[in-house]
Amino acid sequence: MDQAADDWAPHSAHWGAFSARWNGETLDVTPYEGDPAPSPILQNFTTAMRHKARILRPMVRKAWLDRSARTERTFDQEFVECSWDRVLDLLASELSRVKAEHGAAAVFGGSYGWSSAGRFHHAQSQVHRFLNMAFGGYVRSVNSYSAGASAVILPHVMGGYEAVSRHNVTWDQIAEHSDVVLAFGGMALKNSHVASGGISRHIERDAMATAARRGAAFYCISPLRDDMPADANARWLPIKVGTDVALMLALAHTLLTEDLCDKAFIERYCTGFENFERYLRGRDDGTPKDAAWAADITGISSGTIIDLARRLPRGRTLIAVSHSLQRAQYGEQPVWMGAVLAAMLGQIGLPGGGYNYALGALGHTGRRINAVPIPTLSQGKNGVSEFIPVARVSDMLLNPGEPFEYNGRSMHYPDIKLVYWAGGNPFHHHQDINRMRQAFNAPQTIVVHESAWTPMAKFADIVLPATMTLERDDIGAAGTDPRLVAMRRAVDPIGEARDDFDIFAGLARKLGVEQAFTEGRDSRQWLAHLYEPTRKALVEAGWDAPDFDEFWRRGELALPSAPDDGGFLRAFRNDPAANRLSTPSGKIEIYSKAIASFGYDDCPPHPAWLPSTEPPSARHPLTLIANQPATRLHSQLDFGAYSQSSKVAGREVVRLHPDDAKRRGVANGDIVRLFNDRGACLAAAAVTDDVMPGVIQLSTGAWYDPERGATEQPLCVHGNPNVLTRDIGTSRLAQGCCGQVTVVECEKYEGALPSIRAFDPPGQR
Ligand code: PGD
Repeated sequence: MDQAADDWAPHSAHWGAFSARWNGETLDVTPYEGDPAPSPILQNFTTAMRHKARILRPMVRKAWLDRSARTERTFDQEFVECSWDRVLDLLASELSRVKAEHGAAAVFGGSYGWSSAGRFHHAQSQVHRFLNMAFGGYVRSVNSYSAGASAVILPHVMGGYEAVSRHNVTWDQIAEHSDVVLAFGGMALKNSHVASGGISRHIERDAMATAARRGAAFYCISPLRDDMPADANARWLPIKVGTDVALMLALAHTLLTEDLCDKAFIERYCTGFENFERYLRGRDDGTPKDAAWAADITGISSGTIIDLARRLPRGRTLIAVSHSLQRAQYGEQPVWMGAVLAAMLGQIGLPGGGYNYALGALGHTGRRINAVPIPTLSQGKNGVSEFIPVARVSDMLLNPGEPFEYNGRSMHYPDIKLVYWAGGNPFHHHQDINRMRQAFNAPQTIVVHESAWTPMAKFADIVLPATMTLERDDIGAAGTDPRLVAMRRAVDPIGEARDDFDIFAGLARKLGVEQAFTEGRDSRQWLAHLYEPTRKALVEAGWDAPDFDEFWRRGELALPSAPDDGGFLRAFRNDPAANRLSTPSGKIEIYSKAIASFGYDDCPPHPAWLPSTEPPSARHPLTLIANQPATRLHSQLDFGAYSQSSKVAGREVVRLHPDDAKRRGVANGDIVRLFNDRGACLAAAAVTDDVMPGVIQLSTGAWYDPERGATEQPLCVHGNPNVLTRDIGTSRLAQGCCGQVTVVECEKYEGALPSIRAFDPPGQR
């Protein structure tokens, strides 16, 4: 749509609403004026638009074109430039071949990834829609890397996911009512800076500050001190990595044995407590899960645990469990045990109390839900029934036809010949990258739409250049944000980049099914079409409801929020007979007969302490936390100005405790090598007591940069922790990802420093 060159264009990203203006070389970026605490990640856009990492035109891997010389895919491979017309011909005929020879179930289109905030040009929605409407379907993936374990366990235990995570306790309630907030895994602002679809007001910091001023006590239960903002004035309880369930059990044990537990609540709202009680008291295994038992496991003294337990029933107490805890082996357990601990305190459903899974883990939580729907692109119906839990992608590619278990089902991996990816970066998000490299060598063809030469793009056969969000018009919206943003184009597309929608429309044309995909609309018409349900709902609610052109002219639109009513858990508390949870018993399941019937020893029928099968050892004595980065979202715009400003000697920074650094002769700023049996990477050391001894922390998102010409386990010279993490499922129940934690050793790197090539385009002809 028309846009004067020197205008400030309203826009939105997953990390905030803003305005942008192209100054001819870089982008000027100003956060949305109503945002009390905008995210600095916005500054990654300034230098990104014309960066050398951008993909300029369609490229095809030379060895793929020359089918007779099928070679292993590498990160050094040579690409050949292609016109759009030719590349779409090639791709259309390859899709047709695969479908004719193997069927649509030979295409993996799970295409996991966060893409960008606009609701129409959302790459993942576009690829799913294309494969459904124009191809007949695809093998999909279920669940997410964020909430792999919790999305499966919570429906068993509390009847759903959203009611426990999103539509539950709000930040307003915390500011007003909470006396104690026990944050297992913390509530770092770097995480709540981000909300898929966009966020116009970052409210978490001020809510915590208000609560703290009122006297609320926040506890940061984490191996990292800064998992809670300074404004919360939190007490830090450093806990050994992955031992939160033991602490929760010991708190529960104290509540039980000191008669501090709300038996009436358990009786009325829960089922199966007696089975759990036997375990808690150690009736069968002879081990009471008391504070002395937990002290050894967690590193927190039994006195501290008992004092804390006694404090919990004295006021309004909220138990919060972060995403990070469940992104680990047996990740179902802390999510379940958090709910049980809260049930024992009897405050579930009260304002500012009870249990809120993932509060503060994203900017969607702790907010009021919109009272009207937001624009949503329909993805059509998938003609293929096969799916995998999302984090089993390498297993699938390496083991076609092999059995696996998931949530009570016995399934088989499909035989994938073609992988289609748009809007995600598996060489960032998946675990054990050296194993994944082998896995991604299995399919015959890999197609990627990307705006930049990510490692995933470099490893593909057909690479199609996609516009970046600021190069197109879109609508920014999230179901928890009271603002619709007209995301106006601020910059012309780079090179020959096209919108994902236009790429798919062109491909559908080549396949003779354009109408099915586009429904006869161009982008502009689609935006107006997607806006319509929101406008109609606004009219019905008696709200300001401008037509699309007027919304576009204004640049934003206020959306009404539903009342802060505590959601379904409040309704359940008020009348459990009328508002049964969607569990088999209609109650909170402290013991699950359904899970018992699966017979999984890695996910027993009540929450339990299951230690990791890969504990620290003499060879790998440090526990690595590979958490979300503070300077970018995942791996997006790692080449941007803000992300780059945080690197040292071009490497990602790894934090370790002074004692661990001293023992290894490592000083601040030294380049270190982290390694285990799966791989190795370099990073720049930051020595700090914000990290507890024995723990080392390296955020995700530095683009994988393997040393060239190396072996099966090339050194990542940039600092991607997923060369070290384990590619196993959380358990047979959820099969979630275990990327958060692994064990490593760390040493000072004495060799010549390899240069960073992560952002260089690949070899081209
Ligand atoms: P992003 O870096 O956001 O990571 O994994 P995800 O793959 O979502 O990738 C999005 C990609 O989309 C970027 O490469 C970007 O360039 C591209 N893109 C953006 N806009 C467009 C567009 O319009 N069109 C196209 N075609 N492409 C676009 C995130 C995943 O990582 C998640 S959600 C979590 S929670 C996990 N967290 C961890 C963790 O804690 N620890 C480890 N070790 N590993 C993790 N991996 C997971």
